[in-house]
Amino acid sequence: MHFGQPSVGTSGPRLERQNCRPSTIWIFAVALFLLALTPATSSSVPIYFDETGHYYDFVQQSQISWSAANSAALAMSYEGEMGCLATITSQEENDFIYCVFGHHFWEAWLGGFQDEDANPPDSWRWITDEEWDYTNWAPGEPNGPGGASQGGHVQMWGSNSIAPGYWNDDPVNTDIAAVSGYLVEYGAMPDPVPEPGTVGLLGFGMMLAAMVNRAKKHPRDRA
Ligand SMILES: [Ca+2]
Ligand SMILES: [Ca+2]
Repeated sequence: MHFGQPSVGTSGPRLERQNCRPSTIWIFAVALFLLALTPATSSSVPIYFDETGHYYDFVQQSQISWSAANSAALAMSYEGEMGCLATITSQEENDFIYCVFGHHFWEAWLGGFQDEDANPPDSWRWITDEEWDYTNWAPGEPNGPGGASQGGHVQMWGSNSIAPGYWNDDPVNTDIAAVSGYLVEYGAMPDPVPEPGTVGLLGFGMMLAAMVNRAKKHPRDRA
């Protein structure tokens, strides 16, 4: 796990923290125990959430843009599952991510975004194309850029911020001073659909393997 440190202060009213249920706190305790067993130089130790069946991690990289974080997350994998910026589709998933990782960042990118020519406010998407039917915007959000949300990208506020566990929209490369890193989810991205040509080659390969296997059998088995 790559934990970040809040690097930018701010003032203003604080919202009440998101609920960390006992089960989530227990998961967090296990995560800390695993971290204690992990050498400081080791790479990430993603944490499993049984309600989604996915692993999650936070990668510390201050002032990284959403697009750079998105590319980095898509290049990651764990337990055979492709990574992507985390997608939050339920309150339970939001609580889990916030309670396990929220203590370690000020702002962290999620996998939500708008196309630049999109028509707000019904244009938010997850990079996985999951349904956009759960949101956890902080009051007054989304509000940018320029007041009319368009071309924005979603981030979660950390536990020391003004709206712990809630979401903010932010443009890609122009307001990243408070970004601590990004949240990764393994298993949310659907498997790519094979190209028709690939399917044909796969079928031919399987047929060839079956023929070779049959030829290797003992003559008495081919009677
Ligand atoms: Ca998800
Ligand atoms: Ca905003």
